[in-house]
Amino acid sequence: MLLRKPTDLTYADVTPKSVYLDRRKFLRGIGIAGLAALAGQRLLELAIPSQSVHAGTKLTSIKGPFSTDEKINSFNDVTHYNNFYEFGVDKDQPAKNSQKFVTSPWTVSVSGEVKKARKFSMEEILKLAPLEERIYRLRCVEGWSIVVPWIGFSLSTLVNLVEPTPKARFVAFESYYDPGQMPLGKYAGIELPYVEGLRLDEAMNPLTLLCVGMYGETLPNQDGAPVRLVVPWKYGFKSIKSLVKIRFVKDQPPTTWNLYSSQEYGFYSNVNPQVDHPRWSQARERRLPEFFKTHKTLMLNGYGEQVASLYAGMDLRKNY
Ligand SMILES: Nc1nc2c(c(=O)[nH]1)N[C@H]1C(S)=C(S)[C@@H](COP(=O)(O)O)O[C@H]1N2
Ligand SMILES: [Mo]
Repeated sequence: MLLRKPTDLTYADVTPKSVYLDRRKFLRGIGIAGLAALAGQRLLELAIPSQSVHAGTKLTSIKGPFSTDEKINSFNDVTHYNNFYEFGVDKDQPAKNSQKFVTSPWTVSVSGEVKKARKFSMEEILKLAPLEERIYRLRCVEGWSIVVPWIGFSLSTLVNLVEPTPKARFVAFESYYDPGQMPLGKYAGIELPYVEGLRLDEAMNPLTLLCVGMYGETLPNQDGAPVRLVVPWKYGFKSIKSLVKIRFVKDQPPTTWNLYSSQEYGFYSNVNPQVDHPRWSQARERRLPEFFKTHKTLMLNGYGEQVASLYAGMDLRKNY
């Protein structure tokens, strides 16, 4: 293809396969006049119909940093044992009830204490950086853990584009909520929309993943399609799903589980085997699909080398 300069070739590697094929179809379809009219423009932007990025679209990624060499869970385990209260509070409900969830078109708005507030379409997010596969552990506060080949890139890539002002000290995140599509949300027992937060330096740590896929594909709906966070050194509830709003703020923002029960769930919620939940020990965990807690829980879920410095001098019993 004449119009594909060598520098464009890498896009094939970071573009969902069906999107890439659509682009080729598009290029074949528009003819010479069309090609001339497009000279100098970004073909990819014009060629991606928003409907093409749906759950299960193939993603090609490069190998990212920080991967564990532990055994990866099966796709089936990770997609049939979920917490996604908008679609029901039982672990098997999100898989059943989220299948018709409409995730395209999708935009993430970024606002607050930033120089360049803006919205990102899902197609724009997919092109912000080469997609990386990172095999992270994720541990739920309830005591189960999973090892997943997530796909995405560091959240810091997006943050740098909007240029936080010196007043920004925290980042507030909000999930999509539509009672029409999520009729069980009103029985979830938590306030919705789901909200979460990080300190700015936590959000900027390269380990914090803006996640768009797993197991070589875009995210299944029950795992937070089309875009979520994965913050692997914190309990799973910090890894907010189906993200629509990011707001940079001066003060520590409210978080869903802290609003529900502040004695049990703190703002930090770093994985910590030495600080028990008021109702159960956090010393051990069970790796899905196992029943028994055969794994020792590691401080900061084993990611201390990357993130322990963020908490230097802080009392992690007080800041649970
Ligand atoms: N919007 C939203 N995000 C959410 C939740 C939720 O109920 N709603 N549950 C959280 C909890 S408690 C966990 S353990 C993880 C689970 O992610 P997984 O289902 O992909 O394993 O998602 C987190 N993100
Ligand atoms: Mo969780």
